[in-house]
Amino acid sequence: MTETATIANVLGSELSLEELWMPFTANRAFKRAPRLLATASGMYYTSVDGRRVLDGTAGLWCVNAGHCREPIVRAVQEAAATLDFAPGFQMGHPYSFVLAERVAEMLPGDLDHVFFVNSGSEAVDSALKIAMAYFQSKGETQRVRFVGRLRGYHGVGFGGISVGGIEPNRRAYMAQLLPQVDHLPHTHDISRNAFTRGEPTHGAELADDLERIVRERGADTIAAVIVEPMAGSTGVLIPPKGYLKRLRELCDKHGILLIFDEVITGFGRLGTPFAADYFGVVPDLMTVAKGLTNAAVPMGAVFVRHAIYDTVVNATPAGIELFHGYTYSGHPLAAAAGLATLEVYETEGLFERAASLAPYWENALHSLRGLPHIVDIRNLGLVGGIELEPRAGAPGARGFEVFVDCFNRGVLARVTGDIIALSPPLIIEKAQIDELVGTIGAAIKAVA
Ligand code: PXG
Repeated sequence: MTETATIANVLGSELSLEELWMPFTANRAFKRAPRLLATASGMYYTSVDGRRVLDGTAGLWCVNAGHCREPIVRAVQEAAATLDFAPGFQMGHPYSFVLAERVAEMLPGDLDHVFFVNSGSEAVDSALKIAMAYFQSKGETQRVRFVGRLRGYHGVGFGGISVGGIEPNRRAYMAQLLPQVDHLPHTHDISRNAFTRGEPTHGAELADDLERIVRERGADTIAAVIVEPMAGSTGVLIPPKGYLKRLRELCDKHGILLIFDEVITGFGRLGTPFAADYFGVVPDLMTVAKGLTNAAVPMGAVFVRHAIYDTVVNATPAGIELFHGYTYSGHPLAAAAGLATLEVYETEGLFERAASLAPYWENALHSLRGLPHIVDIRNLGLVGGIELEPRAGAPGARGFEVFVDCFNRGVLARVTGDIIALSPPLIIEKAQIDELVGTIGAAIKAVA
């Protein structure tokens, strides 16, 4: 290609779909019937064939402030023209320090230190390493085990898939996963909790399974428990009332660190800055990505409690304290995007907006109850899950057909198995909620 690679120029040329190996995609099927997005603005994408598509998923749970927001675009452009890159090892630059300071001001409890990475997967692996480094610094060197949860998603690093609880993500790599990991049961139970609005009533006792793991392994061998406060990727699994508080109490009782993976729930998704604020439970470490920069430039982070940072840093007499980091940790463009994003969240009151829209969102979603094949509808903040009965002998087929039908009707939803997951940008208007839910209802009726 000789022309500059702008979208307009690229669209003018003949696209070959062959060379790109697409992530988490059925490559052969996609390339036979591609779905391509060309531009984005506010609540909408435009497809390459010029159709407007309402974004019901904030991209992939990440564009919380809406697309191509002017202050974020400007900040990234300025940073790109001012400081394209600066090394982050034994060197620094102001953008990342300022972003760490701003973000620390938002954090609950005594979470007040920030380690930057480039994705949710890197955030998770970094948090697991920080947990290990903490106990080594304290002299509790036998505390190395991790506890995850079934149906948990923590990205695709070897650490993340080891603590994660999604079978297909683990199967091919099983022979080389982290060896000392146990899993709590998941909390999803539609036999008891179907069509609950908000937090389900039944299941807090499932946290007590940690006691079983403690009995089997010994509390003093377990470094950390990692959970998504609300599991997103495996189909919007909302924690039962009291579950996270119970988990916090058990971790405290046994000296185990609690890690909240807030890659999806962070930055306003539940109508509070973090799920930790929503549930009133403060973890020891928190992982984030996605909404940190509104996805304009990839960035993730681990938030760390004061005492954990102090313990690790002060345990080393001199020199590097934590042997971990990435070339692009705190990249200037990402940090500039993060600063502008936080400013948009604050000046537009987007977290509060999400909270005030949540009741309307809840009613709109639950209005679909009674349509064919719907076995559960659940919601929290600006998140929704619609679970469909799997077609006999073809799990996932019905959900995928609804997703494709929605796209053809001008709505981007997300599907996992037979569950439709919704998480619109926090700038969504009530009329757009109606459009989104109406289109999904029409698609569910159209797909047999
Ligand atoms: N933790 C959680 C809780 C996540 O949701 C990751 C870690 C990994 O982040 P990266 O940036 O490495 O992808 C995630 C990612 C979906 C979907 O459709 C969810 C994610 C990614 C892609 C699709 O639910 N979450």
